[in-house]
Amino acid sequence: MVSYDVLAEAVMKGDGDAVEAAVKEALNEQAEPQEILEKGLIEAMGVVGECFRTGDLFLPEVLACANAMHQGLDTILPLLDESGQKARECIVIGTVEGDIHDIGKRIVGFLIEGNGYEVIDLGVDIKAEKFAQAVEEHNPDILGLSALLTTTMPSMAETIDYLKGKGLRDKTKIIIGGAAVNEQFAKSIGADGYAPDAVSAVALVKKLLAG
Ligand code: B1M
Repeated sequence: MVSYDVLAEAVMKGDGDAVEAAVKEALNEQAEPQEILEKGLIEAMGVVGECFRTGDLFLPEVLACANAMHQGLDTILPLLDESGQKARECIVIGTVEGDIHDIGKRIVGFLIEGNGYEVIDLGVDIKAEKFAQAVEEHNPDILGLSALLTTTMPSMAETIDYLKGKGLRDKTKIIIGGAAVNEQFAKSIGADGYAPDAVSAVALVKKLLAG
């Protein structure tokens, strides 16, 4: 049985080269790519998420951990595809039209990805039409909308209405988050869920995808 302590420590230190080396070492020891993903990278990012929640890690450190985790992910993903493992569930995420805040949204994306999901981040100031195109193109299990400004909250409602108009609303679950919004607002615009922070966003994604 391969030990993932070195890998976990490398993720926590935000040392991408060490993460990549530990992943390669595990592969040399005949560990399955899926096991390295789940027991190595995802578990380590789970610890990072928890430390962020408790205030033991700060934003720049979380971003460094996520980048390091990515370096390991890049080594694993082609092997997962080759071995025909189940395609990962897909989450498309973006900051709504008129809003260019993206730090929190990126953390949300990183932590969700760190939990084994495929995340497609559309970026910031995303119009409803672009979200709709992404739903058609990627067929995501979940669409995540972020807004930090009270003035861009209506863009969330407009995006959901636009998806409804295009017959795409029921093709995906929709979650929202960001300092401007709350549970009540999520309900009022017909979203499937609201998360106040990145750790809760991961829990919400898991809950919604569990059925
Ligand atoms: Co702006 N800004 N900003 N800003 N900015 C706020 C949001 C503000 C609260 C500051 C203030 O006045 N006190 C205020 C909004 C007030 C309001 O509407 N209620 C504000 C304003 C007014 C503005 C401008 C209008 C200022 C101006 O130009 N007059 C302007 C708007 C630009 C635009 O978007 N069109 C503006 C610009 C900017 C910068 C460009 C300078 C910069 C953004 C840089 C960037 O993102 N690349 C910026 C910043 C940094 C902030 C503050 C200081 C910090 C935001 C942040 O990154 N927080 C912010 C004040 C504050 O929050 N203290 C402020 C850290 C981040 C980890 O938290 O983003 O909340 P947060 O994300 C959390 C959760 O919200 C949640 O999880 C994240 C991680 O735990 N979450 C989700 C976020 N998205 C989620 C999605 C989910 C689930 C959870 O599911 C899909």
